[in-house]
Amino acid sequence: MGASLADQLLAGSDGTSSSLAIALGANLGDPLATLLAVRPLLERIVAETVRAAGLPADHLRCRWSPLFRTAPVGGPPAQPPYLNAVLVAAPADPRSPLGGLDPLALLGRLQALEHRFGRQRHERWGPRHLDLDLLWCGAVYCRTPGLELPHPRLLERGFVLAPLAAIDPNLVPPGASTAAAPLLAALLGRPGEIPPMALPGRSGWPEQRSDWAPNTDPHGAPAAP
Ligand code: A4P
Ligand code: MG
Repeated sequence: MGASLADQLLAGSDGTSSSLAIALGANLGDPLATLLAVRPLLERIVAETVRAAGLPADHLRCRWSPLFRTAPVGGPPAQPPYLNAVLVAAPADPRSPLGGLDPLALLGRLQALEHRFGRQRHERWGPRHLDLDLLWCGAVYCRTPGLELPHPRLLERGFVLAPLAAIDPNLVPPGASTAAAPLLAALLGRPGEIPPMALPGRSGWPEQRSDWAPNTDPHGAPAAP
């Protein structure tokens, strides 16, 4: 009998089977203020999720991407540009497992946070005050209407791949056969793709653009520091 995708992920050498990742996006209200405020709350939620699984949260390392200004993908025309970022959380000791997490409970807490920051759902891919997508959660594989893991569109989105590649260009996302940096380069080679722009680090969000990151801003000047 062939191995299930979950088994393949568990057996994978990409390291994502012992990590979880969350994508952040906002393009209504004050996206910068929102993401700055959400960052410590997300770290707390992730730590509590890990602790609820009986794992030592103090051994967890949170790695944040820089903030990226990105062109809207899909949805209604004339949306404002987005701010996007990604959090990857993994045990500081890579040999430690990250099993037993409850992704549905985690998603519930992410949605409560979206609601708290003014998220309203009107139309698919419409503008939003805050979007928090679970990209992957350890080796969990599921396809239900309420939760799909790994996130089914994570490999098609420059606003996800650019932050992931900034965290670790060699990280191989679940479901991919190559690393985030070449995946992003291939995506940006497609006609019409607008490169995400890494913003400079700032108080509360110190991560800097990396050398390879696109540094031309097709959407106007970077947000004020
Ligand atoms: N859901 C299922 N799986 C998940 C998951 N892994 N993480 C369900 C989060 N939610 C998940 O989500 C719709 C339903 O998906 C929820 O009820 C949840 O139970 P939503 O947040 O209401 O809607 P959405 O975000 O519009 O949908 P989706 O399908 O996650 O959209 P995408 O593909 O993530 O695209 N352009 C830029 N530049 N930046 C962006 O951040 N985001 C989108 C959303 C479109 N264009 C964008 C951006
Ligand atoms: Mg969403």
